[in-house]
Amino acid sequence: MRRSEITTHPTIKPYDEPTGGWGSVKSLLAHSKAENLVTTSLWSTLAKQNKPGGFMCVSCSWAKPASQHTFEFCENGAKATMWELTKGRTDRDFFARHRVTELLEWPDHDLEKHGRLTTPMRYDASLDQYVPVSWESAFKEIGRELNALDPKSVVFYASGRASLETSYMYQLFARIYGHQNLPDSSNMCHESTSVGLPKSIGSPVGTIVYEDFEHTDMMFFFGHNIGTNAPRMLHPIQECRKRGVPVVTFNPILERGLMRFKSPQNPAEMLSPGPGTKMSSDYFQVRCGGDTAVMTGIAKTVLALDDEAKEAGRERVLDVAFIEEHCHGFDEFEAFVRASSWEEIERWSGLKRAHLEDVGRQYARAKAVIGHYGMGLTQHRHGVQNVQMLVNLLMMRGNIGKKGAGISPIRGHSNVQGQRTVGITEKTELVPAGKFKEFYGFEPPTEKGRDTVETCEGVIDGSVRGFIGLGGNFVRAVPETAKVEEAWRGLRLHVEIATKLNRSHLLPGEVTYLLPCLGRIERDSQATGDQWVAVEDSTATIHGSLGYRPPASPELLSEPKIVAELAKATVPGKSTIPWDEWVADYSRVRDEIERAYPQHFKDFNKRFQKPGGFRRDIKASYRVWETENKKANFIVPDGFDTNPNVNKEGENVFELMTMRSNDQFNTTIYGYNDRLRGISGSRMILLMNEEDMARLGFKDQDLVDVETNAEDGVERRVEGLRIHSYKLPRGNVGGYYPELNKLVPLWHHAIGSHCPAAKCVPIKVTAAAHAL
Ligand SMILES: Nc1nc2c(c(=O)[nH]1)N[C@H]1C(S)=C(S)[C@@H](COP(=O)(O)OP(=O)(O)OC[C@H]3O[C@@H](n4cnc5c(=O)[nH]c(N)nc54)[C@H](O)[C@@H]3O)O[C@H]1N2
Ligand SMILES: Nc1nc2c(c(=O)[nH]1)N[C@H]1C(S)=C(S)[C@@H](COP(=O)(O)OP(=O)(O)OC[C@H]3O[C@@H](n4cnc5c(=O)[nH]c(N)nc54)[C@H](O)[C@@H]3O)O[C@H]1N2
Ligand SMILES: [Mo]
Repeated sequence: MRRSEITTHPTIKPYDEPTGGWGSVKSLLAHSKAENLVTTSLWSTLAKQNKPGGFMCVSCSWAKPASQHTFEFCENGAKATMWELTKGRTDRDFFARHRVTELLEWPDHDLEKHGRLTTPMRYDASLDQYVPVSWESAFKEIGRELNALDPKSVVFYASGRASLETSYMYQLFARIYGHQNLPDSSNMCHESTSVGLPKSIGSPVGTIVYEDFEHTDMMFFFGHNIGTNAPRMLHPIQECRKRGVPVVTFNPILERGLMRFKSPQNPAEMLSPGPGTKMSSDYFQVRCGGDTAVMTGIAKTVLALDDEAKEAGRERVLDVAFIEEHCHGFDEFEAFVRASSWEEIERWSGLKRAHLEDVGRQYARAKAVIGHYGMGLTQHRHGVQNVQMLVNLLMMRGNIGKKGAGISPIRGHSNVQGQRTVGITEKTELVPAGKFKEFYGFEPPTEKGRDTVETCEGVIDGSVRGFIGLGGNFVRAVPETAKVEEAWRGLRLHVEIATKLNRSHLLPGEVTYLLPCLGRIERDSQATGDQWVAVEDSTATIHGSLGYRPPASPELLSEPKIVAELAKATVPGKSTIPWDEWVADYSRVRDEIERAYPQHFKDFNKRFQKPGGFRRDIKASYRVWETENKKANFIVPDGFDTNPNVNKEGENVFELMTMRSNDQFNTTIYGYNDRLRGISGSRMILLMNEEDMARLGFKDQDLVDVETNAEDGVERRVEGLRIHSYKLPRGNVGGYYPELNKLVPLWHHAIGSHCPAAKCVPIKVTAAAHAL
C-alpha cells in the first residue's frame, strides 16, 4: 500500500499570489489527475455545479445566485466534486485485504483517498475485518438491535450534508423510535449562532440575501476564511470592492482570500500581471478571542460621534428611530460600552484605539452594513456573546432588516442549516411536535435530547449504547478524541451511513455496520424515476439538486431509502408514514415538509427548481421580531476575558486556534498543501509568533510537544509537531484540526451553546521529549 508522502519537515514560506488566479487552476488540474478523472467529463460535470437543473455543490453552503457565471464553482467545490467522483473504490476486496486494526494506523487522507465505499459491510470481531452482508440482513439486525436498546440510550447523528428530504425522514424515525438525541455537525459549528441570534432578533439564521451585496456600502468580516471555506463568495465581494465598498476584516491570521483575489472566471483579470483585487480595505490581526473588545471599541466610537452630532444639532449617528421603535435593552448596552475603558479594549483586542476609532468613523458614515462571520466568533468560550455583540453593533445604526444590511453567519456544510430547519435538533421547542403527532399518529418525545457534547459525555459514561451516523466522522470531529475513541468500543450498536471510509468507522462496537450510500452528484433512480432533492444555503434559500452521474456501485442505496428501510425494520406499525411511497417519490416528502412548515415552504415543489431557488420566510429580514418580547434585543456582554485558562501574565500558556487548510474539507484531507498560507508537506505543525518563539528559545522546524493547560487531572498531549514562526498575534498559536482535537477538553465549549471552543484551546509548548 502506498502511504501518503508526509514529509516531517514542512515548507513554510510567505504566499503572495492572489487567491483564485493561476494557483487555483494549477491546483485543480493536479487534483483531477490525482483522482484519475478524464478532464472533459470533469468539465461537463463542473458546468452543472450549482446550476438550475444541475446539482448543488457538496462542499460549502454559500448562496447560489439566480444569475450565474458559466462555471458557478470554486477550486474547493471542484475538489469536493472530484473527491466524490473518484475512480477509486473501497470495496469488499479492500476489506478482505486489510484488518481494521491495521487501517487504524492509516492517516485520514489515505483512508478516504482510497475511494468510494461500494458494499454494505458488517464488522466481524473474530477476523478483525469488515465482511460483506446483504442489505436485507443489515436492516433486519439493526432493527432488532435498536428494539433491544432503550431509545434514550441511542443517538442519531447527522453531518450537515444529507438533503432536506432525508433529514425530515431521519428526525421522524428518531422521534417515532422514541428519542430526540439528534446532534448534528451544527453543534460544533454555528450552534453559537443558533442560540445567540434567536434571543437577539428572533431568528436562528442570518438575515441577508444574495442581492444585498449590490446595495451594501460596508462589510465586516469576523473570523471567517472565505478564500478556503466559501470561495464562491470571493466574487460578490470582489464586485463590492470594485465599486469602492470598504471591507474591514478582523482575523488573527492574514488569510490570503481576504487580502488579494483574481477571478479565474475572468480571462482579462487572469492574464493581467497585477496583484488582483485588494479584498479587505482594512485588515486587523485581532488577538484570538478579542472580538467583543473590538466591537466595543467600534461601538464606543459610534457613541462618541453621536454625542458630538447631538451637541452640534446634526443628524444623529445612532439610528434613534430604529432603536426606539424596534429595540429593547439599548440603555444597558450603552452603559456597558461607556463604562468599558480604551485601555481594556486595547489590551484584550491587541489593537490600537486610533485604528478602532477609524473603523468606527467609517461605520458611522456607511448607510447599509453587513456583518459576516464564521468559526472565529462561534468556536469560543464566549461564542454566543460574540454573535450577539455583532448584532448589537449592527443595530446601533439600524443595520438589520434593511436593503444591503444584515447579519451574515457563513454556514458550513452544504445543508447544515436546512437540517435544523426540518427537525434535526435535540430541542423540543424547535419542532412542530403537535403536527407530527397529528399527521403520523405517534407520540413524539418531549424530553430534550443530547447534543454533540452530551453525546460524547454519554459515550464516556456508558449511558449512550447505540449510535447511527448519517454521514460525518463524528469521533474525529469532536473534542476529547482520545477518551471518546476509547469509550466508543463499549457501544452495543454502531451504524454508519457513508460514502467514504474514515476513522470513526474503524472503531467498532459490539454490532457494527457500514452502509454505503449515493452521493449527491449521483443519479438517484426510484420507482417514479430520477429524484431531485433540496438543500438550504447560508441565506435560507432553498435549491433543487439533481444528481446525474452513474452511481459508484450498483449496490449503493440512496439516503432516503436507507433511512426508510431502517425505520421499517425498527418501528413498523408505529406511525402512519407510508415509507415506501415516500421513497418512490421524494416530492411526497417535500409536500409533507410544506405541511409541517407552511410559513417557510409554501409551494415547495413548484418553486424549488427555479433559478436562484426560493427564500424561507425569515421575519427578522423585514423587522418582525419573533423574540419573547417581540423586540430586537441589545444583549450586554459579560466582559472581555473570554478564556480564563490563559492570558495569565508570566505563564507560557498559549491560545491554540485549530485551523482548516486549503486542502481539506473538515476531516476529509485532500492533500498536504495549504497553498494560501504558504504551508506544505505536513499537517503536524504549530505556528507561533516570532517573538514568542525567541522568548521560549525555539527556532523554525524545531520539534515540540504540546499539552493542554487544564487542572482536571486529564493528560492531553500531542507530540512531535514542527514549530514555525508565523505572523500571528503574541500569545496565539495555530495548528490543524482534526489532528489536534485530542487537546480540546470536552468541557471547553461556548457558554450557552456547547459549541466546542476550538479556537482558544489553552496549551503549553515544550521542546519535544523524543526525537522523531
Ligand atoms: N474547503 C473547505 N470549505 C469548507 C470547510 C472545509 O473544511 N474546507 N468546512 C465547512 C464548514 S463545516 C464550516 S463550519 C466552514 C468553516 O469556515 P470558517 O468559519 O472560515 O472556519 P475556520 O477555517 O475554522 O476558520 C475561521 C477563521 O477564523 C479565524 N479566527 C480564529 N480565531 C479567531 C478569533 O478569535 N477572532 C477572529 N476574528 N478570527 C479568528 C481563523 O484565523 C480563520 O481564518 O467552512 C465550510 N467550508
Ligand atoms: N478542533 C476542531 N474541531 C472541529 C472544528 C474545528 O474548526 N476545530 N470544526 C467543527 C465543524 S465546523 C464541523 S461542521 C465538524 C465536522 O464534522 P463532520 O460533519 O462529522 O465531519 P466531515 O469531515 O464533514 O465528514 C466526512 C465524512 O462524511 C461522509 N460523507 C461525505 N459525503 C457524504 C454523503 O453525501 N452522505 C453520507 N451519508 N456521508 C457522506 C464521508 O464518509 C466522510 O468521511 O467538525 C467540527 N470539529
Ligand atoms: Mo461546520
